[in-house]
Amino acid sequence: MSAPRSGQAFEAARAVLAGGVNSPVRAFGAVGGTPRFIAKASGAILTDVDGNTYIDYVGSWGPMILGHADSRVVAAVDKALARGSSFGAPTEQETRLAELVVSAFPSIERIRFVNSGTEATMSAIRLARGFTGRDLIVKCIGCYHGHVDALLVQAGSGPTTFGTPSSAGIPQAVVGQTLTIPYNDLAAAGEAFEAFPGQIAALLVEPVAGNMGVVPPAPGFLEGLRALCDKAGTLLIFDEVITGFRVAFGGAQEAFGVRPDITCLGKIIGGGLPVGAYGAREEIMAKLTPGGPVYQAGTLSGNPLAMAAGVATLEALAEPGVYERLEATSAALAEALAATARAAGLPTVHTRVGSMLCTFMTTGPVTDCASALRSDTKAYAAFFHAMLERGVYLAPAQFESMFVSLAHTAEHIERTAIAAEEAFRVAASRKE
Ligand code: HOZ
Repeated sequence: MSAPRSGQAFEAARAVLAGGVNSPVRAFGAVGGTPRFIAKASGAILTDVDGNTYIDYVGSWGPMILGHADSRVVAAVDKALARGSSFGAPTEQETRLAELVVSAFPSIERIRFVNSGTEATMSAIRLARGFTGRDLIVKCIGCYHGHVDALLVQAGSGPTTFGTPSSAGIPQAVVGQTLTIPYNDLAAAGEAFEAFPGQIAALLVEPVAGNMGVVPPAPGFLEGLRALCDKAGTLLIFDEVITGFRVAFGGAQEAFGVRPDITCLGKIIGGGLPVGAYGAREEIMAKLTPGGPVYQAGTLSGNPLAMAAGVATLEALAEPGVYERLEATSAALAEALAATARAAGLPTVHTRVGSMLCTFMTTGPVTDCASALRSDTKAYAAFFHAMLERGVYLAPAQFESMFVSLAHTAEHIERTAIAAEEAFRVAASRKE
């Protein structure tokens, strides 16, 4: 599939945008080649500026669970836009979206909307520090919580892909307050608590890791973290920016039955518009300004367009049978990928939690960042390009998730399986 206009668009972008993109993974640096510039999208299909179409499994990195340009979301945003796009004052739609989230997440009694997942995690750790009066935080290696200074320590996806475990521009004093442990390693978590008694404000984790590829929590891992936090008086923060309303209506905390103290949300709750949120029980949220001493504010927080898109999306997700349908489509895709990889003789590990999937180019098992990093990223790049050629748009990096939407049909999965059969062979033959 040729893409000359995308090539020209990238050249033009590079002249004025840093690296030609507004978020690094989009530049195709991990797989090579020219990023496709998208002209439009509808349902499960992306159309690039050259008129090529692709079955999309990126879904804007998670938010587009209903598919692109869902008519309910479009109508809600249109209506909201006609009423005005930002007021910097409260609206009833903020309360409506808050009610929907609070009803889905029993651990959340009060919520605060912000503009991105990064803002949510940044604010959540400030809140945890303000609530506990402690400074240290613990994060898991390979978990990515946005580009918050204190959390860009051994982070996943972008930083993993680009081989920079942390970033330039972050003072040592800031990351010096962040302890890291391997994902799925309860013993390491226990050691961190033993080494710093009474000093750890929060342990922050993606309950399903989605930024080192998809790595499910081992049985007992989340429960074990809950118990350790309870014992130490530390707040357990779940970063459910990806998993919230995706792996279940009530997120990973519903799917795995473990309640965090603070939950960070984003992506789906904004229906494709920029949104983040963090919420907790009333006692914790009461520490936030204006009632409490922990400051956090934002001109566009609770933006009316984002609230309208979020409400329309969550109302659609609340309809009966939605998650069962998503599960069936996702399971069919996972089976097709595993079967076609096997037929091609390519060593792969396929992970899936609901509609989050990953094909690791390794013999596995994959349980944490170190084992994910054993993947053959060149084989992934070959597979990625072979799929793109065949009209399937995957994440342009190994250490990301595939996202299935409610707009994907059995026919899309069948076409993806046909493409994968050839693409895995291409990747396998590249290795020989
Ligand atoms: N944070 C995303 C990767 N895990 C990338 C977001 C984007 O490029 O849009």
